[in-house]
Amino acid sequence: MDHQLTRLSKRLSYVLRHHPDKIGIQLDRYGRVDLQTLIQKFNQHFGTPISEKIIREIMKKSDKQRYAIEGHTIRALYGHSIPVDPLTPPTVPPEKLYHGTSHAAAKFIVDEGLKKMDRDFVHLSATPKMAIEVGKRRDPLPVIFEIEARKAALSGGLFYPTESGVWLVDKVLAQFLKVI
Ligand code: HQG
Repeated sequence: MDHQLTRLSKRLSYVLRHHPDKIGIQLDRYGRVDLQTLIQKFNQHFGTPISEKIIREIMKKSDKQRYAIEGHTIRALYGHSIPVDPLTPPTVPPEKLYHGTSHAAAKFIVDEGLKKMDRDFVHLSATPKMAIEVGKRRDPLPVIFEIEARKAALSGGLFYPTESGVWLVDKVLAQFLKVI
């Protein structure tokens, strides 16, 4: 994906995950907003304009599915810091899920477990490969945790799937984590 589309995608994520107020839009409880309203307000605020065609191009060319267009609405699939309810109900997760992070964070995580920090949920990856990519944002040689997701779910954890292979959960206790 070229530089311009990446920049627009980052702005879109910023607005839909963290600061809809910045461009004067309101999200519903699931994080949805009318697509045409978003486009209009986005273009009033930012210099580089966006359109439905450009958003669909971003969605097609991205390494990850970050947004969903459903009917006349758009929402970010994950990553929120503003409180939103998951649109998909919790489901039984696969046996294992993964989380990639820095060595610095891993030191705390082995004792404290995974906490949601600044976002609404802890974000887990469906595959070790995805977790490595996530972890590389913070550390060139990230630490990868394997999570006993099924066991954690059986002991009461609610796991929310997304269409992008990211799983959302409230927390993961240290007993369900192992460095691989
Ligand atoms: C760490 C991106 C200390 C956690 C990615 C992580 C992902 C702790 C950081 C998505 C901790 C939070 C989310 C504890 C967790 N002590 N540190 N007890 N528990 N942490 O960015 O999972 O490209 O909120 O390990 O690819 O890194 O933007 O979460 O390092 O899918 O679409 O606290 O965002 O997607 O960082 O990333 P984040 P994340 P996009």
